[in-house]
Amino acid sequence: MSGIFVTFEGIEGCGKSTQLNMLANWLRANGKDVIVTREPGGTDLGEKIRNLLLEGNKNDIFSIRAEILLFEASRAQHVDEKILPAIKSGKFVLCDRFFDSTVVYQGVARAIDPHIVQFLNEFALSGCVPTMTVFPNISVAESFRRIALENGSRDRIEQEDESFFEKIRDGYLELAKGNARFFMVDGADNAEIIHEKIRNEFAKRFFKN
Ligand code: T5A
Repeated sequence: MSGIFVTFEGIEGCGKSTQLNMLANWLRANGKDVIVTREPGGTDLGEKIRNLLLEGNKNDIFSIRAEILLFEASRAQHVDEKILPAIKSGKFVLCDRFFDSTVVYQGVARAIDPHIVQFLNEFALSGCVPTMTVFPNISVAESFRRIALENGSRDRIEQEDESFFEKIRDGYLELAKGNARFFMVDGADNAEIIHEKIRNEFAKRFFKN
């Protein structure tokens, strides 16, 4: 028996975590065995790497090569220790960010050669590609508005400026274009409306009969 692997992608504050948890609750209410996880992180080692990646200041000296390798190290551990075993045992795995984040944040925004990004992703993924990717799309202005409302301290990447997040948003739109794995929704809608759209699409793709 093989499970289903769904990832959630988009710019900061687009509602990934909100929608992931709503979908997980709906699936559990329908008797499904669901694992909720995230990147960077998801394992003990991955969470330690997450802290290294997100703490600090955007002006700290942080090599972009070290940065991408840390994201990929977290991913390799995550795939081997958690995601693949869960899929193989028939579970539904919902993951907040995955390899598309590296394509867009490190590839597009940090301008690392796309061939290198692809090579490193393939090495970390070991063939573990999501079945569906949910992408709530919001404007950068809305992203900044939501982050400001949260009123907490910004992590190292959230401290980047507007032009960085415009590149991220454009990168996601480009990735999603003509890619059947992606399901893009208007993230500016009410959370319940977005959830209903995701639920309907999920049912169409995976619960046909
Ligand atoms: N990263 C990650 C890389 O650079 N490379 C990589 O390979 C990977 C894997 C991770 C950072 O690491 C980078 C990307 C990131 O910068 P993170 O914590 O996973 O950081 O990511 P964030 O996107 O920063 O997480 P957020 O929690 O900020 O955003 P979410 O999950 O998209 O949004 P959510 O659901 O928490 O909602 C944010 C706020 O908006 C409200 C919520 O109540 C909340 O206050 N909200 C809505 N408001 C109005 N309408 C709606 N429909 C709403 N939905 C949610």
